Amino acid sequence: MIDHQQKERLLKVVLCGDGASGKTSLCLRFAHESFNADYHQTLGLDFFTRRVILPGEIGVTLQVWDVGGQSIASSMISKYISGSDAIMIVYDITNKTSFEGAREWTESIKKMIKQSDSLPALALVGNKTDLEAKRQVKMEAHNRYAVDQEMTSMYTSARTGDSVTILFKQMAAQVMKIPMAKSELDKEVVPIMAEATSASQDAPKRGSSRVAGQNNTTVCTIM
Ligand SMILES: Nc1nc2c(ncn2[C@@H]2O[C@H](COP(=O)(O)OP(=O)(O)O)[C@@H](O)[C@H]2O)c(=O)[nH]1
Ligand SMILES: [Mg+2]
Repeated sequence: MIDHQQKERLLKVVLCGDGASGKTSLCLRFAHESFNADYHQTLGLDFFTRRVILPGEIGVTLQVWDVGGQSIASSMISKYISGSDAIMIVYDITNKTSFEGAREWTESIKKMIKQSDSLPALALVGNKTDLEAKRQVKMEAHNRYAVDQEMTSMYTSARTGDSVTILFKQMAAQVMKIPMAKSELDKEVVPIMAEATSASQDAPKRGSSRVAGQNNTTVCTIM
């Protein structure tokens, strides 16, 4: 007999990448459906949790670790990523240096996880797609790197929410080895109108309203 409680899993997801690429914003968007245009550097380690439902009515709680301003060289990084089910390496598509940073993060994380028994799923996340006009990182470069490194490839905007929930769901499904149908993926995508500049801090225009997700969220900070 299948015990329904066995269907519940807690997954540890860690976000890494250069400062100001949008890690905290992605966490806030995912956990709270909110966005803050001001930049506050994350000092310690923040945790966000949210429960998602995957195909087959499988509930999964994601515990998301935002490692904040830790540099790649920090000895804490290997501790933070230890036991993770998924690691997202985030860069800002309008900042070439942050993409170079993402490559460095990927290389050093791969070295760290080499010895571990179960390898976490890795994602390369190009964030700030609402600023398409300011893009500095070519999609081909992103796609080629993701394929080379066998990473799931995703483009997001924490500002508009575009592809944020699906990023986390997709990673959860990958870890749980649950296939996500294209229709499932399409449901989550928020059609947005591309913006010409970032000058306006007003919310960008959306093509449709977003269906609210589960609000089972908590945040805590460890300094
Ligand atoms: N336009 C735009 N700005 C973003 C996006 N994500 C983050 N930001 C802004 O970029 C800055 C850095 O974001 P933050 O989440 O603090 O980056 P972190 O240092 O990687 O945690 C903040 O001013 C955010 O408001 C995005 O998708 N689009
Ligand atoms: Mg941060």
